[in-house]
Amino acid sequence: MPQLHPHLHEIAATFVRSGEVSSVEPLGNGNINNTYLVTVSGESVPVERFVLQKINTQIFQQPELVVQNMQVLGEHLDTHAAELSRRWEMPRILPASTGDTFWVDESEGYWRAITYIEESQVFETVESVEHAREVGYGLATFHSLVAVLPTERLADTLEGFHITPGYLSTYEQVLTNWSAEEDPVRAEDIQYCLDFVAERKDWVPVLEEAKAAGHLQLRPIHGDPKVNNIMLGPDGKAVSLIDLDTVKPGLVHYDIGDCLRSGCNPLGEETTDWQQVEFDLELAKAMLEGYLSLAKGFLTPQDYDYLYDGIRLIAFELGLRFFTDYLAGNVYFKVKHPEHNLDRALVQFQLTSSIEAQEASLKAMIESMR
Ligand code: GN1
Ligand code: MG
Repeated sequence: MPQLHPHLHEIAATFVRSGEVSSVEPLGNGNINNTYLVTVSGESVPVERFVLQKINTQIFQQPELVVQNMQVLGEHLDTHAAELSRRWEMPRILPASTGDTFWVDESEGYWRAITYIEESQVFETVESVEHAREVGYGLATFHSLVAVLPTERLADTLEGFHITPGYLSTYEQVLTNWSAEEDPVRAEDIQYCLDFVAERKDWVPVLEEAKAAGHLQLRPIHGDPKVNNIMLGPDGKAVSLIDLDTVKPGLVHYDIGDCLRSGCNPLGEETTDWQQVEFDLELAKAMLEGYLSLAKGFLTPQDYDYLYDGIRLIAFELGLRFFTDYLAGNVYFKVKHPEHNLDRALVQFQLTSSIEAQEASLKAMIESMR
């Protein structure tokens, strides 16, 4: 639960042109920014809602670039909306009443307002095979839409994001300052994680090497297409991919991996029952089918060659990021207790193990979809 800012109503009001703020409620479970749903009402205006966010500027150090990318994407959607065969909405920036895209508070906090996608729902985990198919289709809708957006129009809002070897270097650096005595209660879990990473070190650069060798190409990607960022309409169809902060040039493999690692883990990434975590192949099949039903046309044969690695790598990478943050004293992801990031790392590593155990089936499935 985000910490409530004492002046939330006043901050929300700076983005309202007519009517009054009637409520401001925490929204979603973001690990980085603080997000609220604002309701506005008034005698002569219809009830309206919008999303208010305080950007975490320790992570997004140039928040103006985040907003700039959102505007580029919004304009791009306006130009290409007619090409889409289904309802699709993009969250849009709502300027403050001053005309600025931000409101900066007295302690240099950056606040922005974004449209709320009405008549849609968000889910923390995938609830059915049909849901999985729609999650895949939603990601493909986004990819096909941005595929024609020149990558140079998008700013890099978070340098190094999804560059797994970079996360490994940070981990190694953090380890040099960490001493084993610090948490004897969880010593066994910590050792498990240390070994888990050590055993996979050599494979970490797999996607970056493929990129450097020219096997894989950069395209605009979302960066964080997890299940709870893909909104479904009342008919169960995907209608939006929200949370556009990390849209930038990257590999579609990062997105496909992120989508599958979050969507094919029915226990969800916050479970404390990490030993029960499994990668669900049936959901993966539906998600990939949904994705490829639209994206098949723009994937190259080499893209398929690296799909398995992408799925395995992004689960591992997130585990590594959580574990590193635990060892560093929880400086990046929001936590509810000091071992939260360790628990989250164990979930992602267990998911990685489950993906590895099903390597042959997953590869055969991908092969059959070419
Ligand atoms: C963070 O804040 P949120 O929940 O949208 C993180 C993602 C992780 C995700 C795991 C900028 O996203 O990379 O996959 O947590 N975003 C950033 O839940 O690091
Ligand atoms: Mg995000």
